[in-house]
Amino acid sequence: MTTTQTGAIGAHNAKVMNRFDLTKRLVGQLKRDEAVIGGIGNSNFDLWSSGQRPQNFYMLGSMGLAVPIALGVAIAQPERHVVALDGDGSLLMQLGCLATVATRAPRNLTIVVWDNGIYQITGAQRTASAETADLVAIARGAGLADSAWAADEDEFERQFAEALARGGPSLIAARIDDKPGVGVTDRDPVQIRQRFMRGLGVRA
Ligand SMILES: Cc1ncc(C[n+]2csc(CCOP(=O)(O)OP(=O)(O)O)c2C)c(N)n1
Repeated sequence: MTTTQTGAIGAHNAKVMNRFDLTKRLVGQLKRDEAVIGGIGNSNFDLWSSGQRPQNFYMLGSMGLAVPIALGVAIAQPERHVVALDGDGSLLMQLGCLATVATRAPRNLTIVVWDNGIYQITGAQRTASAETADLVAIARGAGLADSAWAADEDEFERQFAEALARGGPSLIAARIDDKPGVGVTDRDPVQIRQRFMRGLGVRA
């Protein structure tokens, strides 16, 4: 993530991209049964619509739990890479998880935060990241040195490929537009959990 380390790309000059497009690019790189935890609402709607995989977990209802769930999976299955996808509003509600991830430092965890500067799904109220908060600076301050803004789609793909190859923990932040998520996840928590457990090989 050299570009950001030189200070060239920050929260306010990264390209505004599209979450569904980036989600499809990310899923297209998954070749080793990596686990993906989709956060509440749009993060998991776009994950659902990008192609359902048994290693995807679709978090329903609670903001900010994608990263804590992903951390638990990463600790339980250190040989499997785990990806957490969450919105800026959700991550802002659960910032302490960044320090916990940094402290545990799992090699197999990548956090992707979709920053549209709004709580989109509940009416587009502005979040702190539209005002003063820089999520990459916060992540670095929490101890996640390998944190960066994606300058554009190509850099996002490169950063994610590096995160998978090199190991983590790492965080990629992408500025995104205000397009709603594509599709809607089936709201069936039992089925989501059972399919995920089978996908992770912990249930027949
Ligand atoms: C603890 C908690 N507080 C509030 C809500 C209501 N709520 C659901 S999604 C959401 C906004 C999520 O914002 P963000 O994570 O930025 O995702 P976006 O909707 O922008 O894609 C809110 C306020 C909730 N589900 N849980």
